[in-house]
Amino acid sequence: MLTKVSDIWYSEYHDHDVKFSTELTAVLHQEQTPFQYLQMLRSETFGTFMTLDGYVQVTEMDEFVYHDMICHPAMAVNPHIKRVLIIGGGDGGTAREVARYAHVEKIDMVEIDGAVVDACIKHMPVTSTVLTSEPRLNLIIGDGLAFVQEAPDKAYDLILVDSTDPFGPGEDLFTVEFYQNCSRVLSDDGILINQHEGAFYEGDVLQMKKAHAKIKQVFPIARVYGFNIPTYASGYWYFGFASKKFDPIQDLQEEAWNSFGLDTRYYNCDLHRGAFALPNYVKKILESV
Ligand code: AG3
Repeated sequence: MLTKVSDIWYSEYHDHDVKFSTELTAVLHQEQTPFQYLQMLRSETFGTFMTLDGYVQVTEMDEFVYHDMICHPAMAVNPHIKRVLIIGGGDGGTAREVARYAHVEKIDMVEIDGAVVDACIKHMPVTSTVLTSEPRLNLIIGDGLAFVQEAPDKAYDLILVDSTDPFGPGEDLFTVEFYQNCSRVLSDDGILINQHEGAFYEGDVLQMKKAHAKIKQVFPIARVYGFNIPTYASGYWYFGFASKKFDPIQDLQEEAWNSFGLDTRYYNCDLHRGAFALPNYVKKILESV
């Protein structure tokens, strides 16, 4: 007896012979923007999700992991962060987490692709509501590299690079020139967090090495921390933590962070310490650069 009338799947290569797939319940939007191929799709397990150039960026099911981890570790190391710059992050999830801190005074966000913002406002309110409702947020549709080139010295306490992978529009955000400008526009207390790729499949490892090698040239402290995210290759992904003076473990301000009273679904200060404890094979990857 026939129970299914359609069988339409989203598939993504995680390696040359490995695929991640989910059955679609809806294709909400597809568009070649001036920068990349954008899809808004839906599946029962992952809810609404966005892909760019064939890679899942954000899903309703696991976006909380990514957005907790891009934001809260830095806020717990320096609980006095007031001026935040987000590069990329067009879905709004990163801005949403930053906006939870009442003491943050301004959030500048520079997203290169206005079509991503529009599609997320239309189809993914869970991340994007902040983009139309947060008075401290200044959303600029423009080039992140050019923005940091022109920004004044020491203008920010935190830069969050919520980018795609280092090809297409994300490529410029993985360059020494970009990191040097980030260092210049950060205060002496400043922290840079960047999307740092995966450590399992060969292609991801290569990108992780490249990013780490460059950040290490620019920042005296350059660490990497991981998180479990089911929809990225191998289910585990990394952010970089770079700063001029803060060590992410020794300088963790657990009491101060807990006093903010945020109800987070992934992040807590025990997990913070664990996330920076890397498996030996990942340590070796990072030491090899
Ligand atoms: N930013 C991109 C994360 C990397 C995706 N790469 C991949 N799946 N190979 C996510 C945006 C969330 N605000």
